[in-house]
Amino acid sequence: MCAGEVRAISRAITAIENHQPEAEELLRLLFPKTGKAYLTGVTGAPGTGKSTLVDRLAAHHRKQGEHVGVIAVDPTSPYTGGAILGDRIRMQGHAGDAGMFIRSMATRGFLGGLARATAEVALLFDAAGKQQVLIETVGVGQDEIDIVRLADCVLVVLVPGMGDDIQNLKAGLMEIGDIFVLNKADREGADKLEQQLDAMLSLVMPRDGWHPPVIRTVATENKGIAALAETVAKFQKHFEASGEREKKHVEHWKLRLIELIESRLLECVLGGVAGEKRLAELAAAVAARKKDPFTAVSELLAKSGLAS
Ligand SMILES: Nc1nc2c(ncn2[C@@H]2O[C@H](COP(=O)(O)OP(=O)(O)OP(=O)(O)O)[C@@H](O)[C@H]2O)c(=O)[nH]1
Ligand SMILES: [Mg+2]
Repeated sequence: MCAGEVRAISRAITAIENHQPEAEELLRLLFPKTGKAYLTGVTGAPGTGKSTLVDRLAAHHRKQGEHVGVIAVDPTSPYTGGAILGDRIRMQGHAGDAGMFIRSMATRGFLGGLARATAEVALLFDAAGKQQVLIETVGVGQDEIDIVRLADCVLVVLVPGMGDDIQNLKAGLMEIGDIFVLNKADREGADKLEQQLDAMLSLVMPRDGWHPPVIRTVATENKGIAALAETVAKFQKHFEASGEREKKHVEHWKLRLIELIESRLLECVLGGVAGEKRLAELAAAVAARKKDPFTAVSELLAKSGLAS
């Protein structure tokens, strides 16, 4: 793993995805070797060009001699049915490059385990010597937002013609963006969108002295990619220079620990795949007023020995 061996990384990711017990043991052993990778989350509405951007950013980092790990989170969202195949095709250009590892994470269907799995794969990449880890998710739901929040730097991708204005932009997305990428800047309406974005961002309080900038890109033509990478590096430096870095890392691990606790507790209380069925049955009983939710939860906790 630490030598960045592709087959070893693949097997470890599979172990994580399948909740194999050795995955946790492996992560525990590897953890002291982590903390060097920089995690960039890329999110935005479906079809805004996230995969194309990630692909170009990855190529940019490779050119600088950095090793790259990419995690493309396959959303459950029906919007993006075609995305998986598309991603594979677009990223094929890197096949055979041992300094680059791309993995699609499928939603394994059970109780918010995806954010945890994504974070764990990022740790694996870190231990395997990937200096840059890029995570793509569609910013449509809270799950996806939770995933990118694990990143050190969050890029929110917007495109012209998203509607008459950006009012329909999810407020949550606006809050998590460290850098706003105005992709498809070759399209009509780019100027107008930039003006609207600037106006909106001028109202946002700078976080720790950082004003989220807007970077124009045409991902398909590799335009603006270097500037975007530079801005990410600038953001990284900003936080390293200010005393905020430690604070941010503690915040980061607070979130991750909460997630880990949640996922462990859910697993403990509901158990593996059968748990989903049990949850559905309980929910049906509560909906039909056959049981109240408090008693239902107390019973569940008692059964798993977490409460009397
Ligand atoms: N004109 C133009 N088209 C672009 C640009 N960037 C990406 N595209 C095109 O937009 C389409 C969607 O690109 P993707 O990279 O798959 O977008 P995505 O956000 O990853 O899509 P999902 O994963 O399905 O949400 C593709 O046909 C790209 O070729 C750009 O800068 N300009
Ligand atoms: Mg995509």
